[in-house]
Amino acid sequence: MLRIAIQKSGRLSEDSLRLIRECGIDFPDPKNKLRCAATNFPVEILFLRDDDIPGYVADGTADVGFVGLNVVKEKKKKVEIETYLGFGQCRLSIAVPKGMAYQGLSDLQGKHIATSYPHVLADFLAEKGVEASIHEISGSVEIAPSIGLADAICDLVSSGGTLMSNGLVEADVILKSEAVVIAHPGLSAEKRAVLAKLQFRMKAVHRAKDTKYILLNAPNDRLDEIIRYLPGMKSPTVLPLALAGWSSVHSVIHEDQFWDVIENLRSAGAQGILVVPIEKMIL
Ligand code: PRT
Ligand code: ZN
Repeated sequence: MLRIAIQKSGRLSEDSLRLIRECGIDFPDPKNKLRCAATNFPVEILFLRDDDIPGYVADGTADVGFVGLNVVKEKKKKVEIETYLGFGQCRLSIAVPKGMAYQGLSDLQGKHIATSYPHVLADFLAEKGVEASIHEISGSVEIAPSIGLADAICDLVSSGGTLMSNGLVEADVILKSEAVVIAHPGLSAEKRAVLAKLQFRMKAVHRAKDTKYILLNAPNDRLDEIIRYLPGMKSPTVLPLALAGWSSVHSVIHEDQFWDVIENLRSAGAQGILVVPIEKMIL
């Protein structure tokens, strides 16, 4: 049984549960539970505060954890980072009041900086040779400058809305973060094998999200050009249509190239383009 710790309630909870379910792992509704066992996979899920997850994984109470990279870096526990999960993206940044004439990190010399990430911030400042005093506070960091508690802050940012509404501007990004899978360094061979299975499934889910299945009709005299835009997994499938002179082309395309590919296909004469989501993708 592999014990996986995920955040009980917070920004990473829903995406973590969804990913586990998309990997085909069924478990009872976890509402108000602290742990639950999957019914069709050797996994038990523990629901914890995100701050506690690295510690529990380091001491082996949990084998694996889903948690923000920012928390892993701050807690400095002995865990291995296994996989980047592609959700919970944010950055840990230094922000200063809008009116401050900030030109670079040296302007923070001798200043007071409020943060919930004292270790990451201290390491960053030491590396940059800046001496500032760090005030650790556990929440509402963004109000610290306006109440006279600090000259600047270091906090998580995603849209930037919170900084803006508190009269702050982002000055330097010190860490780019997303949810990651961490593991206990001494996992048994059996647990490693279960984790490897889980990672294989997560990869298939992840790949499918980045990719779409595309079907279109192509005039035969433009097939070569159309196929050039659709490399597919090996190469596209081409089937004759009942209508003479036309073929149906099937392939996969990457989400990030989607609109460019569609525009090229249309100008190459493709018609009846259908794009459908892929649920899982095994290479
Ligand atoms: O109760 P528990 O301790 O488990 O949860 P928590 O309150 O400590 O954490 P939670 O649920 O707020 O965040 C969990 C994780 O989500 C963080 O550790 C990050 O890895 C990730 N994450 C992603 C974020 C954000 N985006 C984020 N925007 N965590 C916090 N924020 C906060 C930030 O602190 C600031 O107050 O959102 C505000 C800024 O957001 P914008 O959009 O206005 O810039
Ligand atoms: Zn927390």
